[in-house]
Amino acid sequence: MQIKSAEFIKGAAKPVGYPPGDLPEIAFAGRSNVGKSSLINVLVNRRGLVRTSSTPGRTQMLNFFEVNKEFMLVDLPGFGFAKVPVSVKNAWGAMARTYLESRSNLKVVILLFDIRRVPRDEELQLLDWLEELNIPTIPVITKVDKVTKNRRSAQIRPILEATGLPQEAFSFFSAHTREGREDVLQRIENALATPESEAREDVLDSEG
Ligand SMILES: Nc1nc2c(ncn2[C@@H]2O[C@H](COP(=O)(O)OP(=O)(O)O)[C@@H](O)[C@H]2O)c(=O)[nH]1
Ligand SMILES: [Mg+2]
Repeated sequence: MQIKSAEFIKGAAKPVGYPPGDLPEIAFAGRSNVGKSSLINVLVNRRGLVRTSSTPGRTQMLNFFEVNKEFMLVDLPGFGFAKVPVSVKNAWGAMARTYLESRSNLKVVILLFDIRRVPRDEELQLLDWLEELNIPTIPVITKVDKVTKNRRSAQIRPILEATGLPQEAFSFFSAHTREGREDVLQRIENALATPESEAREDVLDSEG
């Protein structure tokens, strides 16, 4: 896929603030700091399109980016900062759940896992929702540059165990080396090309 343009459209917390749903949409979800914004920037070749940060806990919103005037990328709010009050956790859950339930132009969710971390409740909850709502999902293990290739299989075992997904289901990505960029773009392209009726049966299927 060639990226010709990428443009920030707006941020929104509620459906009334979402842009019109007339383009197919790809959403990015994951723990705060997992590398969602970095992944989006690398995919669209725009270093500063999405703000990246090593200090989690910024404004909780969905951010919409239009690519090639053909589809939208949506940066969902991150979850799982250590010390947030329960009310904020609930707000995150409601915001994510509302989006997933109501956005009929949503084609696929890219769910990120940090190669160094064991998935926790929020990731597993999200996976459950995606399955329940029949939303196709591309699981991506990111920051793979932090681990040597030799260590990779051992390092990801807890992720496979917690999610119950096979290794082949995952794409491996690094925003630093750009490893996996083509693979993720290809899977996005496939998702965009998949008719609605079939898409719902491909949930969590690997591309082999
Ligand atoms: N080593 C490494 N660091 C990364 C990678 N992706 C993101 N980071 C760093 O992780 C931090 C959080 O990234 P960000 O994209 O803002 O995460 P977000 O909160 O999920 O949007 C930043 O300091 C990034 O530079 C990666 O693939 N490899
Ligand atoms: Mg971010």
